[in-house]
Amino acid sequence: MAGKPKLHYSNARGRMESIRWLLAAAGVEFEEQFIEKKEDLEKLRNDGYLLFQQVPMVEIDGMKMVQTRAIASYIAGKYNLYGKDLKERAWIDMYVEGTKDLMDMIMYLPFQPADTKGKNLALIIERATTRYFPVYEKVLKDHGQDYLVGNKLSWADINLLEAILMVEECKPGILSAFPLLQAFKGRTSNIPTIKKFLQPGSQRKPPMDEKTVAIVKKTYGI
Ligand SMILES: N[C@@H](CCC(=O)N[C@@H](CS)C(=O)NCC(=O)O)C(=O)O
Repeated sequence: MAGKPKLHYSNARGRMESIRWLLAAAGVEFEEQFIEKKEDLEKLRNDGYLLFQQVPMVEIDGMKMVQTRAIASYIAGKYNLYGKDLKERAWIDMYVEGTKDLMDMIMYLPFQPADTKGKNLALIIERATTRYFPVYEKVLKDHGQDYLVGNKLSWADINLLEAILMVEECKPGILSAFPLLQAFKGRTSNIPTIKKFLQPGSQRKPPMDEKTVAIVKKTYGI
């Protein structure tokens, strides 16, 4: 039997967090090797493990996979979270890219200068409430099903729940105008594998604090 996937990244959300979410939701146990300083990253590079000299890198099924999107779609496909045909997959891709655009805005926030943070936070809230959340609310309303695509849990749902929780950290109560998203959040948070991941002590990472931002900046030369 193949061993557990091994995730190489900082002890922080960043680009790896959606991969952690996917694995956890799929019920797959994984190991983490944290990159704590520049030298740890250099070692992976010198060992020839990083195709483009970057992380996230995930050791899985005998591969050393890089590129976040490639890693996530491999995991989604492998664990039956990527639709039943090409069209379902296309919808999952569109929904995932939407939530990713929103989550990226939040991911970059701690790295921005203090004087622009407030403006960008306001933009995140505006985009969530006027561009992204209405789309997912409408999808759920139009087909009346529990999940976004194919009446079955997919990568799109897992990403959407992750995005909802991230946006709520920016503005608690933001879902009040989105009743179907509230219900979706309640349902998906109660899926046993996800419920477990949401418990304290899981491999889910907290929002970045100043200390982690400083470590990440130093490690990746930001
Ligand atoms: N397109 C890549 C981008 C990866 C990336 O920018 N990784 C950062 C850490 S989050 C990194 O390794 N930076 C060091 C570098 O680019 O030299 C992906 O999505 O995986």
